[in-house]
Amino acid sequence: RLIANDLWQAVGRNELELHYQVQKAVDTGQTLGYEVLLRWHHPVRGTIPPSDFIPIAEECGAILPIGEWVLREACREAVSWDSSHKIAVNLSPVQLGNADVADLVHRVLQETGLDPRRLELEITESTIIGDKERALETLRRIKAFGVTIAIDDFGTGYSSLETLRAFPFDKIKLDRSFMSEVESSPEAKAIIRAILALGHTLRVPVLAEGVETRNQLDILLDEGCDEAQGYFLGRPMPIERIRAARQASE
Ligand code: G
Ligand code: G
Ligand code: MN
Ligand code: NA
Repeated sequence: RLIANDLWQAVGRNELELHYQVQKAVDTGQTLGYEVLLRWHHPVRGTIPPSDFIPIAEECGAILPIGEWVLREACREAVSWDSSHKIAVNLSPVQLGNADVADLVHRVLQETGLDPRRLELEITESTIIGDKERALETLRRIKAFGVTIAIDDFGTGYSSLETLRAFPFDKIKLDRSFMSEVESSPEAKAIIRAILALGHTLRVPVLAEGVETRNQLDILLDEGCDEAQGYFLGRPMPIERIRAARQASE
């Protein structure tokens, strides 16, 4: 439980860092926004990936102060950009299950002055497996500010279609496992095609995650996918490198 104790201290000790990964339009290559990805630089254990510490933070409750810090930092950073690019922040199920999260989002928007339309919250299907009514109510409140909601890792959980029907999503993020198989598996390609058709029927853009090659991006263009994210388009990078890249392109 050592690590849980350390997690409670991580914000105050300045051990957390945000990395940013670009999200682009498939057809024009235009930058649309950035997903914010958390990193923890532990003084003894070194850098710990979120897959290792987020579950622990969720279990012990430290995800609440950590998630608040992530949201505030990300919004502050986005305000400093002289552009309409969006900022996409992952929201944990534990945060969504917390009654105050809509108030928190409202407060951070007020404090930072970020245009709410530039904030997107990414939630996974597992996020809403708990108390659906309450999650739905919270999402409605958040959406009323003008903030958009993306469903993350789509296609991996169960009851995907039911989730899509019941929840007010603004974007579908196709899980990266489909990209890794798109060139070798006709089934993966067929599923991508079906999800694109579904998204477009619901008038919701689809973003493909985990795009690592030119060829994968070409397939997405052929299939009419709206947006993409992945190492081929840009790795998650610390803010200094994002700022430098943004300046060079302006
Ligand atoms: O950054 P990858 O680098 O390893 O991220 C792994 C997982 O951790 C992803 O599923 C991502 O959604 C999640 N994650 C990254 N940053 C955050 C965060 O700030 N909050 C939450 N809740 N999850 C995050
Ligand atoms: O929110 P989520 O589960 O989708 O987090 C994105 C995760 O995927 C992060 O761990 C990020 O570092 C990772 N990632 C981003 N782009 C790529 C990619 O092109 N390939 C692979 N394998 N992982 C990626
Ligand atoms: Mn995500
Ligand atoms: Na994802």
